[in-house]
Amino acid sequence: MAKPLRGLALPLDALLPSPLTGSSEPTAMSQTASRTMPLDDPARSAAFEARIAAGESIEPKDWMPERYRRQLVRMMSQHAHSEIVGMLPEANWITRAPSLRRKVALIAKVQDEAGHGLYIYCGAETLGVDRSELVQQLLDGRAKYSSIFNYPTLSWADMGIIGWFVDGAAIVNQTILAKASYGPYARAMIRICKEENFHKRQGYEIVATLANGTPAQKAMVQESVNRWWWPTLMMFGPSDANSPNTAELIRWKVKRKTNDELRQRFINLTVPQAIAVNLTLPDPDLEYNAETEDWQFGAIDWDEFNEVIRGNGPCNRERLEARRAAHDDGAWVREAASAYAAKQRAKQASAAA
Ligand code: BYC
Repeated sequence: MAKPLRGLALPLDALLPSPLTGSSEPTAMSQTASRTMPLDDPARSAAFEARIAAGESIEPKDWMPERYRRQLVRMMSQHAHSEIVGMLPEANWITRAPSLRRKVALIAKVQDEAGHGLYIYCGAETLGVDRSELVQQLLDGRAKYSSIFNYPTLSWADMGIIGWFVDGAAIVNQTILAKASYGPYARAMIRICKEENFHKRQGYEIVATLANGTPAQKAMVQESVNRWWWPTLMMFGPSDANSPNTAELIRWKVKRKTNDELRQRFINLTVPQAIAVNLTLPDPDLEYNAETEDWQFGAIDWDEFNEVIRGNGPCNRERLEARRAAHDDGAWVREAASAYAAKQRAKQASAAA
């Protein structure tokens, strides 16, 4: 049996017609699923592929292959979780921001990330999944979120580097996702990218200030660059040769560029920015290729990446514990909101009676 698709409550077998599972007999799970889910019929699939080929946007009420829907739920839920978990490393520094101006900007940025998570969870819900289920998968440790948020924030310079590198990488990735074939995801990306641009600028401003500061400040920001550079490159995912989802997502125009293409674009944009503030990127193999106009770079440590996404990064445990505590602390808010909604429904029902 295929392994469960990460982030989903059911194994993949339960979601696909039995021929795709390699068995001629429907499994118990696929029989259950077929009662509740329409199977992809060839005529509809062909019409869907034609819409994709014509560059049309797919909207929630449109017919879509079950596999397309599942891929989007996987990707969007991981993305939403990343936004929410991504609040934690920076939130740790709000109380230690060096000035009121920096504190205000950092609070606003962290709050923006919560908003990004909400837009994307809402987008995922248009695919027929329940947000509370997705959140439960995160809290249970069954869902993935971006590897980058499993690294610690050890100095104030890390606030600058996260804005410059991490939000910068997110912009490169999300500007392209703003052209994704699924309408709600693409539209969420447009607003998110606008906000990410502010985030990147506030980060780069912190970095430039420190890089032009005292020798101690310059050393602090260089040390932060050294720690974050390689994990940031890993944000773009495994190399294309080892990316099981890319080919299908490119075919369906969810992804418009591959992991390696986006990683290269990020490097090409970031190297000149590092040179401008006199900081050194920790890669002795970094070299400009005038023919391809790319900055060639050294080998990424994929063992480290795989360990982090398996849950063994420096802060995986701490991040999930923080999310679980926040979820428990927020129980009263969810209860109050449900009670209020029930009251409103009762009022409307008695007014209509
Ligand atoms: N970390 O076949 P592949 C932000 C997984 S937050 C963890 O290439 P795909 C911010 C991948 O999921 C914005 N896992 O996958 C917030 C797959 O696993 P499953 C974060 C990773 O989907 C706060 C497996 O590896 N951005 O900006 O084609 C403060 C094979 O990979 C990672 C997004 O979420 C990773 N880095 O491509 C500051 C972008 N990479 O599901 C800033 C949206 C890969 O098969 N997502 N995996 O078990 C995407 O663009 C794509 O999903 C990815 C991966 C490029 C990440």
